[in-house]
Amino acid sequence: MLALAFVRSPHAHARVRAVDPAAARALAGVAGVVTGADLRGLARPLAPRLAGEGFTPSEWPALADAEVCYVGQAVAVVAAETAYVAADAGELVRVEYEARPAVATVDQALAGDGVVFRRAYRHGDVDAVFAGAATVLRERFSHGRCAAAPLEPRGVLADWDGDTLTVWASTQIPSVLRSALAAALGLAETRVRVVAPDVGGGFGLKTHVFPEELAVAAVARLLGRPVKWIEQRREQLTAAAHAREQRIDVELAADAAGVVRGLRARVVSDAGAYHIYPLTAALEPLGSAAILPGPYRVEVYEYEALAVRTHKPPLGAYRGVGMTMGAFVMERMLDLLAERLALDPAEVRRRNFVPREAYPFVSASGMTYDSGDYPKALEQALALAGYDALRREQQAARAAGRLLGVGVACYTEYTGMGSEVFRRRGMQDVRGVESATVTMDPDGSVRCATSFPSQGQGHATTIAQVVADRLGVALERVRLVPADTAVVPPGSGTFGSRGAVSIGGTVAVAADRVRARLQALAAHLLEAAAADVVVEDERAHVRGFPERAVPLAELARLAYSPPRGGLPADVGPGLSATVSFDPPGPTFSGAVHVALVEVDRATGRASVRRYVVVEDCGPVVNPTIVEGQIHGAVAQGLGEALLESIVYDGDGQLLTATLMDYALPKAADVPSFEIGHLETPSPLTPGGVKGMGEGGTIGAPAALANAVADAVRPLGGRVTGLPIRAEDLARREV
Ligand code: MCN
Repeated sequence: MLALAFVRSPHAHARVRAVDPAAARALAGVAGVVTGADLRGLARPLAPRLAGEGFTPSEWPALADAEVCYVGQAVAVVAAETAYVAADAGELVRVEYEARPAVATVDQALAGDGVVFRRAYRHGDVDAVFAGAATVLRERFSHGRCAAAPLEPRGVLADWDGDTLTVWASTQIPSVLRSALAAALGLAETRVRVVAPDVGGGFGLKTHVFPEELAVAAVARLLGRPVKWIEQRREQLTAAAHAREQRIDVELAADAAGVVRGLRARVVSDAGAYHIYPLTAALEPLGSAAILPGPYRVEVYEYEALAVRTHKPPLGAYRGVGMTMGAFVMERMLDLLAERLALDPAEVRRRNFVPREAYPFVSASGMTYDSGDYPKALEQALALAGYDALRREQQAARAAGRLLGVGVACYTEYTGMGSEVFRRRGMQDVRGVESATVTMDPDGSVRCATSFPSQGQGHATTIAQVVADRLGVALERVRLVPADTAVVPPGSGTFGSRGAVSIGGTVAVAADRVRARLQALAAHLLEAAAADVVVEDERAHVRGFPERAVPLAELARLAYSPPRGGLPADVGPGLSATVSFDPPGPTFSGAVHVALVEVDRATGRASVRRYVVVEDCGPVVNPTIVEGQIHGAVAQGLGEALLESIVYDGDGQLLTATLMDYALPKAADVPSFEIGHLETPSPLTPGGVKGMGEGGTIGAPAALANAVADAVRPLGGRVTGLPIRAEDLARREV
């Protein structure tokens, strides 16, 4: 197997005049150097589709061959005996560039012809509501670029056997990657197998198909050897997808009592140089625009959602996608409204919530919220936080000259989406369905395979729990095998907090079918009716007659080695079921976050003193995992709010290519968490379960921004941008 190293552009925008691989090829241990020209006929570029008006497609090539459009775009790839030799040889590849002016900001892109996606929406008589409103607030909010930064970077290994390709990749979307590889390389899907053994964290970054994945597969074919590429952290910060960069101009109309009547928004995302595959640049602006009304009863709403092209890497999915910015903007606006009307921030929210009895509720953006109880969640969170005492503590601290702030944020989150949601957005290459196979093997142990891999959110545990419950076997007898397109029918992948809902719709149903087969087999052996057979504790017995029993392992053995005379036709051999499922959602989960922060006057550093979350994801399958998901997501949201920033200069040159510059939160930055639960089941999903894996990242930036704004209010500070930088707070520039 050969190791690969990519040769990447140092320019944000340039013409590639010539690539000279001679010196690199001459280095001992180098097996080949492949350029964009070599791949032109071998791998078609990534060109995701979006139905509807306002979409300008793009083509992201496996290797750039005429033009580079962001710092870090790959122009060549070196294959060598070791990763070290490949890296050294990469430095010997001589690329002649002709630098061009770069589009580095949203304003530059808007001034040119940079709009690659535009959609407009209007609900109700917006102008009339604004004209008659007692209060109108206008504000501009912005969010910088950030990076998902999973623990393990991307990794791809490709091997050909004749005209059959196997790829092992740390991907969240094995089935989609398989289709994309087949299409790009001109193969039947049956000739491509994708295995996602351990994803190593993804947080949305690995929800995409990248040019590197095409290039790795194509290079393996060209050189006739298996090849492997393991991304360096610097490459990830430079050349993988980024997230979030967006600006929202928003107007809010309210009556004199602080009831929000209408919203207007213009959302502009910095999409980078190409549409991300398969989601397209519509993902972030459409998500923010659609969720902006949040859990509130807004009557009229009008938005324009845009994505513009710049010379930066594409903007992709990151935990909380679209919704984080939507919640930040809406929650800041409600605090500004509270300030204007001299109301408590909690009270403004009480006056605007969708009441529990109003569900299902169609939001001003046209989404059907299926369930929730925000009035109750808020009171529960305020009680858990000791809100009144916090306000008194804040008063005392202010009197002593300290900057203490309390922030409240409420959000609703679309989770568990199926095909209909993606089709409605116009997305053509995001399937929406999931599949799973549950098999009891001849010794009575159980194997599960799903189309959606686990990227670290504990599916092996929750799946084992669900299956063990249904099949009456011990948890440790159930094994989740790595996601592998060769063993399970196609699906979509892990993203959009669809895991728990998909487990309920696929694995649980398949396990039920296997249980029905166990019951039929046992009924035959025990001479009872299948409906009277109870499957539990590794045995099947006749209800009311625990001694009329047969071990499951015996049933499993007989299912594959029938006794003499065979099994009756209505029982039949085998103990396996495969189920494909199209989630009926979205189902909406949500939470209320309360944060207490203190800002240091001298340094501007905001430290988080307390953090309270009341979370509603319907019935909780595994409480330990759900709390762990909240901890991790809030920690990420804290990093996003206070620390993390991908910075480009005016020429589109990246200034933050290492973790010394890109500041992830550390243990000392993260408080301990106080968590409460509320369960309003979904009427749509199996078991009423709703997703929650992204929630903390949606609520935390909003709650922390409100808390910091509250802390610095005595100094005249306003918080309208993320991340909130300590240096800006110290200079009073927020
Ligand atoms: N769960 C539960 N009961 C519920 C809801 C969820 O027990 N009512 C459990 C689920 O079984 C699952 C976990 O909580 O183990 C998250 O479930 P869900 O909210 O359905 O989300 P997904 O399984 O689809 O996970 C994806 C979500 C997303 S979109 C990102 S991004 C993300 C995340 O979760 N990336 C992660 N969590 C992550 N956690 C880790 N460690 N690493 C990542 O990359």
